[in-house]
Amino acid sequence: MTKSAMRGALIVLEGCDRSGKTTQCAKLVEALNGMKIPAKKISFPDRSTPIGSLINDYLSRKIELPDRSVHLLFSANRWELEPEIRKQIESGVTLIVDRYSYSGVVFTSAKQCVDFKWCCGPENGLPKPDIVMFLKLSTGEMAKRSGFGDERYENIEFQNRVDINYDKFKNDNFIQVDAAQDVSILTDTLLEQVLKTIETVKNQELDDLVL
Ligand code: Z5A
Repeated sequence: MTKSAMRGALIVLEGCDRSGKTTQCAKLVEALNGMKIPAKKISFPDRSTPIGSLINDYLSRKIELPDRSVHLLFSANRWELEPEIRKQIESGVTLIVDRYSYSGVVFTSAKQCVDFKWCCGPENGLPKPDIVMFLKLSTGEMAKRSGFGDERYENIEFQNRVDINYDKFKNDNFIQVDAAQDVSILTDTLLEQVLKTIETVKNQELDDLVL
């Protein structure tokens, strides 16, 4: 790869409900753009697409769907953005992603009626994140933050199972950060990791995800 063909990094923020992912994704993009580093934010679910609209109706309890069916919708929602993700990364843009395949697997399998391994299947072959930053927040702290409890899945017992499921993914490119810290301190910690990752992967191929 020549210098002009350097790629962007695929950075994912994961975590339980209200851990501050949306806040931090926005702050990271702002910080990177301020440093003249091209960066954009993507969120999953992307509720703006037809599939995302169905997901939104499911999460807000307007419709009911079988568990495997809704799992595949969440995955399809990622696959519909897959070409765009690859295009942006190849053109040198760093993507800061609010939830990804890991959310798909840990949430559906927390329902306890769908096998963890089955949940992983539809995610395989998507672009593999260069780093996953897991924002760790206790369920006590989570419940104190505004809006908790409005949507499906937003109860302490379910979120505890989600938290335990995330442990199954903690490996080399999965780092845990204390989400109870002050917003700006957290941004500084995450930004350091993001800048390191951008530098490390700029001349490497983007891998495919295998869960
Ligand atoms: N889901 C799934 O089942 N399968 C999938 O494949 C995917 C998702 C991708 C909706 O996700 C649901 O979909 C989600 C998982 C499931 N269900 N749950 N739970 P979503 O990402 O669209 O929506 P969300 O999960 O409800 O967002 P969030 O996690 O609740 O919020 P957040 O992005 O982590 O936090 P935030 O919006 O940045 O902040 C929340 C509040 O805390 C807000 O008032 C902030 O001002 C405050 N905040 C943020 N940071 C701090 C700090 N550091 N200190 C104090 N207060 C803070």
